[in-house]
Amino acid sequence: MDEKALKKQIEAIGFDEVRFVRADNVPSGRFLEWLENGWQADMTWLDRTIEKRLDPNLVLPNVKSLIMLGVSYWPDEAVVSSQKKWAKYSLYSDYHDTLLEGLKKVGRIFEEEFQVSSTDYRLYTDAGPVIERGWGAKAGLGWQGKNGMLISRKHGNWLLLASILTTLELTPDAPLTKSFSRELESEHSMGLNCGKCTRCIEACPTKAIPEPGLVDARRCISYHTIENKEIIPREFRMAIGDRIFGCDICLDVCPWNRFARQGRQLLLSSRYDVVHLTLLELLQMTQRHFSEAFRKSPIKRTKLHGLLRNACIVAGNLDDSSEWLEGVKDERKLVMDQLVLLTEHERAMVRVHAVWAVFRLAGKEGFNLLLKTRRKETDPEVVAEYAWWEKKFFPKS
Ligand code: B12
Ligand code: SF4
Ligand code: SF4
Repeated sequence: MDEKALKKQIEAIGFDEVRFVRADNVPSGRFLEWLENGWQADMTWLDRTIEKRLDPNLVLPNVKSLIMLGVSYWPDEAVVSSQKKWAKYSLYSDYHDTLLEGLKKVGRIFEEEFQVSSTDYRLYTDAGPVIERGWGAKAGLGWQGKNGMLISRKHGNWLLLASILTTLELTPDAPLTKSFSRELESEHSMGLNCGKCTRCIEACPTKAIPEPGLVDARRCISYHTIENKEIIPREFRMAIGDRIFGCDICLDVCPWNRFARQGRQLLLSSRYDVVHLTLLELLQMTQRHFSEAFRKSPIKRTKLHGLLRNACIVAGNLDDSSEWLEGVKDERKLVMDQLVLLTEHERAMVRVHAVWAVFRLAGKEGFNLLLKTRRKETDPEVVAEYAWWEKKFFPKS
């Protein structure tokens, strides 16, 4: 099989973009600087895999090429694409599993057509020690926008990436060249086709993009609602707004999305049903309901208590314009009752956010609503949450 036929077969499996790149000159850009700044928050697994990310030979000895792959996940269905509650990638079965199925099929082609064994290649999507956006940019899949995303001319911000490291020598594809606006070109071609646009940086509600293309995860809503397993700092809770899982704000505002169309979705399995869950249903979730509702979904990453934490924050932000109130009548009272119950949840982490939400919605009345619960509370972080509200409402006492 020649390289052209290989690409065609990989596309037929369901990868919308397939590009080859030589496994040299690792496109790490400012990766090390990002880590040194502490912008990885508590994602310590990134520090633990630095050497491998910077040297693909440590991942696969004698590696010659990478095959960089993209799968478009633009939903192109008004109800799903315009909603802000859930990150769009979470409205599919977990891509780590579904893309891996496609990757395994490519592995079988390798073994049958190129007489290589399973030790001659590595298959990754997201979780591997691979700087996926750098390699993707180098292979010409797109360029890295000021929002940090690998942006494709054809699919906008909506490509999920996967990579195959292989000992096969493949003819490399060319990276994109600059089509206009030379002035903003940096050594890493950051914002190659962004021109003077800075929409994403301005739109970020938590100011999490301190420099073009670099995201400070400690301030990022995506990090806090998905990866953070602890209390979400108070300063970010209001900015989270209606967002319960992940954040697409800096992706949504990008003008390059105008060319995106619904992809073939051969390696995706939509779970658009998630958008119909009400806030009350989320706040009332039991472990059994959570496991059923998010089976095979990336949302299960938060675990039940993480989702309850996020739901409390969203509840605390409820106002008349909230997406969560669309089409649901009289839910406010029930939401408040449920929040009060959650102030007695077995996990202190959930209680902290439930207390926050009750005070956000009820103001000083919160002290009456939570009178008994507060007396019983012994966890220092929950006690501190009560104390914060006390100081806010009664600064002189
Ligand atoms: C850690 C991580 C996060 C963290 C940190 C994000 C960040 N911006 O660094 C958090 C939890 C916040 C996060 C959030 C999201 N993530 Co994430 N995440 C990752 C992960 C695992 C590592 C990223 C990383 O190393 N960051 C550190 C920075 C410094 O590295 P970098 O972003 O890759 O940028 C450097 C290099 O790529 C290089 N580079 C880039 N282009 C070029 C070009 C040339 C020529 C050269 C030489 C170098 C170069 O230089 C850059 C730094 O200077 C990757 C998967 C992976 N294995 O790479 C997914 C990944 C980046 N995430 C992804 C997604 C979808 C998201 C979210 C959209 C999810 C959501 N909706 O909530 C958000 C988007 C936030 C954003 N604006 O970036 C996709 C992005 C796909 C794409 N088209 O870009 C990835 C690739 C996963 C995947 N397999 O699809 N994520
Ligand atoms: S994902 Fe959201 S919080 Fe994170 S950088 Fe983008 S807009 Fe900001
Ligand atoms: S919104 Fe503007 S600055 Fe941000 S990535 Fe898109 S084109 Fe670039």
